Amino acid sequence: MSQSNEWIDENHLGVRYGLKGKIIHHEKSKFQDIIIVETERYGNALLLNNCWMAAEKLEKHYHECLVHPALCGAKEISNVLIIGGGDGGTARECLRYSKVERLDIVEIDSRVIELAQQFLPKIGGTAWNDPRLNVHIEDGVGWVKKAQELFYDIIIVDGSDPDGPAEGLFNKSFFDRCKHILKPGGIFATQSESPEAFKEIHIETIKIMREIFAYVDPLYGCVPMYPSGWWSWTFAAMDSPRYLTPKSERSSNIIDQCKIWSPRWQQGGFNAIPAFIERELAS
Ligand code: SPD
Repeated sequence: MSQSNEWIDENHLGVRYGLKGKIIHHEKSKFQDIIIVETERYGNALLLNNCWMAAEKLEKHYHECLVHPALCGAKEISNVLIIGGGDGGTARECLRYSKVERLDIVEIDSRVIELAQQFLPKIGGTAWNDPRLNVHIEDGVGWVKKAQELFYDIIIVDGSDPDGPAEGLFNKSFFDRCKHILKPGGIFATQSESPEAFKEIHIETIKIMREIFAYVDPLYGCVPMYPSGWWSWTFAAMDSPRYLTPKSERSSNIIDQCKIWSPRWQQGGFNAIPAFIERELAS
């Protein structure tokens, strides 16, 4: 992160991704460096280890795309697990479905949740008080190791980039364990970085997931404050690519309040795989 003339920048591979604003909170938690910025355009924003995570007025570009292909596509959605997601945006989108009975959120850093509740309360909104939500301050890797087999209908990984506390959420043994705790008809979803700014991690993540799950497809969209602005989420299932086809009885209740996601947007996003990524995945 660099700071000059009220500009706060994430620096990545010689490119700056900046927002105009001022730092209103800065601390080092047990796990990472945490900064809250009051930005001119997007409201309060969160940086973890100097990387942009979420901003009050831009978070829907990310959270809707991570959640709705999974929640609209799975056979059942009673039991949902979120690994990471400490700002509450992923939980908020999941809890819009009345069929979700239990939502476990497993976040390693309690300070992320506390600071999100204090400085970015609109992102989690009413999710934090929803009786279906169970917050566990634990390591997600340990959680999936001890979770009961065939327990979750949905597993969503909403972590940061894989060079901090989220490192263990991108490897084969983690994905394999997730497969085992997923029910038949279930869907696994993860943020899978930028095909431009994090090309190698993006390709590697999809390739490893394809060694574990029977069906795996990346979805492409835009999160303007992240490196390159071009982002991806990858979905996986065992019985069919059911994340490709939203169930209309679920999507019809969700769509009116979505800013980005719709069944039509989703269809385009799955088809928008860039040619260079498609070639490299085939090699
Ligand atoms: N480089 C940014 C990656 C961020 C992915 N997770 C964001 C958390 C939002 N809930």
